[in-house]
Amino acid sequence: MQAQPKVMGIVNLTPDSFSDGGRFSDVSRAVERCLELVAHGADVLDLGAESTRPGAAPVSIDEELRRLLPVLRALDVQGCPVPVSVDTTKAEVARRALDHGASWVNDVSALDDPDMAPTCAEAGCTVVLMHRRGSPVTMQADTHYADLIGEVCSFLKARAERAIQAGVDPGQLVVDPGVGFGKASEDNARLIAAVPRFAALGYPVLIGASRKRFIGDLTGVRAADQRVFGSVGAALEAARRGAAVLRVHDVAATVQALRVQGAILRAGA
Ligand code: HH2
Repeated sequence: MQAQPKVMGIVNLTPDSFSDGGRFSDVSRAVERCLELVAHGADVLDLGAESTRPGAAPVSIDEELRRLLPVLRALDVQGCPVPVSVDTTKAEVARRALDHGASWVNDVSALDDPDMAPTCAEAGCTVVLMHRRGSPVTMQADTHYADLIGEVCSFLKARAERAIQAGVDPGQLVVDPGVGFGKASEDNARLIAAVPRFAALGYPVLIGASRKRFIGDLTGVRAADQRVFGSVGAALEAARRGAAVLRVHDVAATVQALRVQGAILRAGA
């Protein structure tokens, strides 16, 4: 029987994230939120300083570091008990974050920055490679795929090979089909249903469905922060299909649901 997935708790240090923008842009509130998510059972924290939502404006390296480094420093002082991931597409931001104690890089562009793979190889960090089409500005312009799952698998395989060629340990790679990134609403459920196909690539699979718009489309819940129940449903189904990491805003609800699911699965084994 497969292990219970790791829960990655999201902390957005941004003014404009789609569901929690502006809530944790102050350093002490961000650190408080990190420690709260750890207390709720997060296995890893994902700190993001640039929104990836459709239409989000790009942020400079300096601005991303200005948002990120004080929080990493404060977490270091507090002795954060779980690994910290940095959600960035910029090698320079990743490098500085890794120097400040981060040990995962979550790259939604899957190594578009040519310096990202060597930076991660040198640090020996965990690397999340996510599929997306285009940039946040363009990604919802064309969401048609002739073979959605096949195309996402080929992309992730190619980017994993790129990482390995640059010296990243294959055992440090995690792949992610990119729920909501350049996908038609109804295709997001297909991505979650296809977790076993992505897992067959040989790397742990991360699913980030939390509070996303397709959950609003399926349930009629317009406010992103009210999509907790739908998000937990998505997380459980991803877990049942073998996802190894669940990236979520609502850690307490997800951990509670996973514990019950795990007990039932073990009881029936
Ligand atoms: N989704 C978001 C951001 N980063 N990283 C991975 N690996 N997978 C995802 O699905 C993913 C991600 C978007 O969610 P959020 O961070 O809440 O919003 P924003 O990008 O607006 O800050």
